Amino acid sequence: MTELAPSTRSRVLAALRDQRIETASWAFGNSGTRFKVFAQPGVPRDPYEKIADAATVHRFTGVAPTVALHIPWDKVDDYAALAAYAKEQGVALGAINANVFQDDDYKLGSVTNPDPAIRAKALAHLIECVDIMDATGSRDLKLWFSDGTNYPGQDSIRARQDRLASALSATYERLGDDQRMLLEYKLFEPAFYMTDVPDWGTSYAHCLQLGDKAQVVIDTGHHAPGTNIEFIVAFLLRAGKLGGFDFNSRFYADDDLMVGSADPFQLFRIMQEIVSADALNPAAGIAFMLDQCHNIEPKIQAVIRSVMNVQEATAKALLVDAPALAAAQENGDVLEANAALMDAYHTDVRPLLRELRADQGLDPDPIAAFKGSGYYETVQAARVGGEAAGWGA
Ligand code: AOS
Ligand code: ZN
Ligand code: ZN
Repeated sequence: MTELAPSTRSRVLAALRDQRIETASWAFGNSGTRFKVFAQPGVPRDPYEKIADAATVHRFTGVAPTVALHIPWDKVDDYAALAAYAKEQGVALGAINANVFQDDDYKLGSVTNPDPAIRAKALAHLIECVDIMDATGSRDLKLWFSDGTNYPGQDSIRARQDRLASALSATYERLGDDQRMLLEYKLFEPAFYMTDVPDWGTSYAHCLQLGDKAQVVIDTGHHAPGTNIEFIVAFLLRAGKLGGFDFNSRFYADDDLMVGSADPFQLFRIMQEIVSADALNPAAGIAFMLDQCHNIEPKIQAVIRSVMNVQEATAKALLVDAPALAAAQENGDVLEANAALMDAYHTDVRPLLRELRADQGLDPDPIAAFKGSGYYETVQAARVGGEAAGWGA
C-alpha cells in the first residue's frame, strides 16, 4: 500500500475501531436448501451455545459485539438470563427477528392473511417479540414477512396492504421510546406471484406513515439482479429512513452467501455511500447485521471471514479522497471522479487492518488465530448431537 498521510491513517483507523457489525445466531446452526441440509459437527445445541460462538467471533475480530436472535429459534424461558450470559461472554443481544413464516397457519400469509384469527396470532407474536426486547435490552425488532400470493386473483393486493398497515401500526404502538422497528423487504420467495413487502419503496411508504421509530432494512440479497443497491442506500440515508442492513452475497436470488464474496465491488459502493453520508459510526443508528447461512463451509470461520470482508470494504470506502471526489464532481470531470473511487477500491487495505487489530491487542490474522485456538475442536467434542438451529430445521 502506498504510504498514507498520517492524518488519513489516523482518521481511517479511528473510524474502523468504532465500527460495529452484528452477527446472527442462526448462522451458527445447521442450514441448507430445500434439497439437503448437510449437518456439521460441533454446531450449537441451544441459544446459549450460539451466543458462545458469536462471542468467539467477537473475540477474534473485536468489531462484532452483538448477536441477533430469532424467535422462536432462540426461544428460552428467561431472556434476561440469556442477556446476562451474553454479557458474561463479552457480547450483547442485538436485533430480535420475528418469525411469522413457519407455522402451517401461515400458508396464505401472516399479518396479511384473509383470516382475522390468523392475523391476530401473527400480531400476538410480533408483540411477544417486543416483550422479549424489553427483557434482552434489544433496540431493534426486525420484521420480515414471507406474506404474498402465488397466483393472480388469489387475494386482494389492496386489502392485504390494509391488513399489513394495521398490524404494523399495532406493533409500532407497542414499541418503547428507545426501540425501533426495522421493516425488511424481499422481491420474491416463498411467494412467487406477489409479495406484500417486495421492495424498498413499499417498506419506505409504510415506515413513513408509521413514524420515526420505523426504518427500512436492506437485505443485500433481496433485489432483482442488477438492482443498484447503493442508490437505495443513498436515497434512504437522505430521507433518514435507513435502519440497517442484512448483509450477505448473492449470485442468483437470496443465496445468503458470505458478504463480499460474490461482489466485493458492490459492497464497497454501498459502504462508500455510508461513509460519504457520515453514517458509519454507531451513533448514526444504522445496524450493520449479517444475515447468512453457511451451508457447506465451517460456520464460525465463515462468520469471521464475513466480518473481515465488511471491514475491508469499509476501509476502502474510508480511503476515498473525498475533497478530490467533490472537486471532480463539481467540475464535471467524469473520469477523475470515477478514478477517486477506483483508486480507493484497488488499495490493498489488509496491512492497515492488521495494524488496527494489533493496536486493539488482537491477533492481526483472526482466521489463523481462531484455527489455532482449539475452539472448534473443543466444541466438536463437547456438542454431541448438535441440531439444526434455524433454516432447514
Ligand atoms: C429472509 O429471506 C430474510 O432474509 C430474513 O431476514 C431472515 O433470513 C430470516 O428472518 C431469519 O431471521
Ligand atoms: Zn434478511
Ligand atoms: Zn433473505
